[in-house]
Amino acid sequence: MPDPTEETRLPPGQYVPRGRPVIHYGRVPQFRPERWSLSVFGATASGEETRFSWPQFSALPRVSVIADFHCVTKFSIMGNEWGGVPAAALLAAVPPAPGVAHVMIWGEYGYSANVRLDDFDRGTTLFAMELDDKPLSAERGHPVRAIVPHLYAWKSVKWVRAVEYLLEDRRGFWEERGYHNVGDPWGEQRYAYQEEPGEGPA
Ligand SMILES: Nc1nc2c(c(=O)[nH]1)N[C@H]1C(S)=C(S)[C@@H](COP(=O)(O)O)O[C@H]1N2
Ligand SMILES: [Mo]
Repeated sequence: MPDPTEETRLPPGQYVPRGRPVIHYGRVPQFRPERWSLSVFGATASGEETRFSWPQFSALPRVSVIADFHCVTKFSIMGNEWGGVPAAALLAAVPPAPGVAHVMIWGEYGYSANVRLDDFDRGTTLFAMELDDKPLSAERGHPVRAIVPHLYAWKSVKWVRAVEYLLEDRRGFWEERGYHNVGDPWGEQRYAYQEEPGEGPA
C-alpha cells in the first residue's frame, strides 16, 4: 500500500525509484570474522586506540531504527528498518577527548566520510548489521555499515572498519571530490561550492 506520508517525508529534489539500487565505489570486500576488527582511534579521552573484535562488537547494545535513505543522485528509499549498534554505544564505550567535534568513519579500501559529532551522536545514527530483519547482504555493507539517515547516503559508509575522532575537521572520500562537507538533504547541501563559512574545514 502506498504510504501517504512518504511524499511529505521526501527532501527537495528527491524521488522514490522502483527497486532498491546498490551503489558504491570499488569492490565488495570479503568478510573474515577472525581477521575483522573495528578500531576507534584518534582523539580518544584515554589517548589509546580501542579495537573491537567481531565477538566484542557483536556484544555491544543494539537498537532498531526506521528511517528513510537519501542518495545525492536523487533517489530515496523510504522506511528502512535498520538493526545494529547505536553510535551512542560506541561513544560510551570509547569516549572522545574534550574538543572533538567531528569524526571520520572509515570503510574498507580507504573509503571514508566525515560527520560532525552532533550528527554522529543522534538517536538515529547507528552501525547497522541488519536491514528489514535480515543480515545485511555483502553488497550493502556486511557485516557493519554506518547509517546516518538525516544526511546524504554517501555518509552511510559500508563495510566500516574504523572511527577516527577528530580535533580538526577533515574531508572524507566524496567531500574531497567536490561534495558538500555536511550533506543535509533538507537543505540540498549537495556540492562543496554551496558551503557557507564554518561548514567546511578551515
Ligand atoms: N564503503 C563504501 N560505502 C558507501 C559507498 C562506497 O562507495 N563505499 N557509497 C555510498 C553511497 S554514494 C550510497 S548512495 C550508499 C548506497 O547504499 P546502498 O548500496 O545500500 O544503496 O552507500 C554509501 N556508502
Ligand atoms: Mo550516493
